[in-house]
Amino acid sequence: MRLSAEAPIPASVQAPGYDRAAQAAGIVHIGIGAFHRAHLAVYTDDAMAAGDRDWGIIGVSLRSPNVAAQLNPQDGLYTVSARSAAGTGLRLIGAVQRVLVAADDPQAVIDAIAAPTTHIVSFTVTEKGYLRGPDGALDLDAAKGVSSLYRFVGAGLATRKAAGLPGLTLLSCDNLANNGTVLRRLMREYLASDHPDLVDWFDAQCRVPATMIDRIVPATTDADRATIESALGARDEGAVVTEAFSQWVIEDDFAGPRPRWENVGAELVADVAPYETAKLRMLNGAHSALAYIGLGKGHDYVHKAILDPEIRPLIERLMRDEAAPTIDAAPGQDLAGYADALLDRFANPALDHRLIQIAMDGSQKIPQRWLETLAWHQRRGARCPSIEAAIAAWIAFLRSDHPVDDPLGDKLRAAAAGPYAIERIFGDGGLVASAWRPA
Ligand code: CS2
Repeated sequence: MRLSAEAPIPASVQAPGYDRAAQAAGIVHIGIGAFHRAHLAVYTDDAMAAGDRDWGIIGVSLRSPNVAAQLNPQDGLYTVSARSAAGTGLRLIGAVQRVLVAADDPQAVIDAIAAPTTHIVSFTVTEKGYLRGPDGALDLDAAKGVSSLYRFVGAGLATRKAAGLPGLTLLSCDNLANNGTVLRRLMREYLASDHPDLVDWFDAQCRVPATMIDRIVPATTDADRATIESALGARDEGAVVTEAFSQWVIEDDFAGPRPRWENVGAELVADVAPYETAKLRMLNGAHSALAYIGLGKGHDYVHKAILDPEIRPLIERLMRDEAAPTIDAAPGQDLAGYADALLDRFANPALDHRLIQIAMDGSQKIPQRWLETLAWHQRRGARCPSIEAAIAAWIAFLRSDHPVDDPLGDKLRAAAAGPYAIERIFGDGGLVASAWRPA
């Protein structure tokens, strides 16, 4: 039996604590992958269970029909398995109402963004989904393309303005440095080109807060789906597996109403930067280092690589001695404690987090994860031995037999194979250096 609103659910599985059918959709989420389903959708499900109303989510996949095929036959329902050494918590999330595939029905996406009930458009489109060109500016050709978030948001905003509706909050939930500022700038660049009449209205009516988003979400495997099926008594094609930990820090700058996410664990703050920088340089910086160094040593999983006595000290040094000093901590933010907690999270034996998943899109991740730390130390005449080892491991990865899943993959492989690889990748005008626009 397939999971659906009609399927009987065992009492051991936490069910949505509100009347799903009675909720309007207040959020359109673009890029409804596993991360969104384990993060923003869970906070929103909790907020509705705590009494907030009309925050149902309409999910959008820009291209792939996969998530729509997983969730729509299940009335948008899916399970989240939070796994730790202490056991697994299984719950059913009801916040997602349906999933649209933009490539199949673009107008439905524009209509959802333009709906009077919609107040927030959120995004998990990964680093490359922001379509920045080599100089960090918007790649306008790509932004005009069929699977560009900007086209849909631009058309939705144009419809709202024409209908006299208020603007929206655009909420980036991706691991970019200054994700709010970056998305606002790129959106304005797009509007200036394709909807110049909207730029002033966008500035006056829309808000683009920064966010720090954190939950480790490995890709769901067939074995996970089978385990969940036996616990649930129904087949869940949209299941996500994650850790118990979850964190969300949001800049409190919204254009209109929002769920009271602060009542269900999110932190609404004036300045996200110290949390976002710590997360990118410590967690994600360590993750990418674990990926390339770990794969080079024959490991497959994060929890195995972090226990390798040759790798662990290097990762500790990257977090504590290289990344942490570069962070201007917020009052009460404990970076040493953060590093301790990260080591525990990486070692979670209940999570099979594949290094190859993290190794993907290195060119898009490395600048904010490693290069900003490196530059900070270089300005002070200091070195970063761990980050240097991680860079060497990345080059070795590019030269190896591992598949390189990266928008610059072919160019990177060619540069890494030849002489002066570091120069061609990181030097002036190099493949990654040119895309790196420091904050
Ligand atoms: C990981 C992140 O795949 C990756 O690049 O570093 O997805 C990481 O698991 C999340 O940012 C944790 O919040």
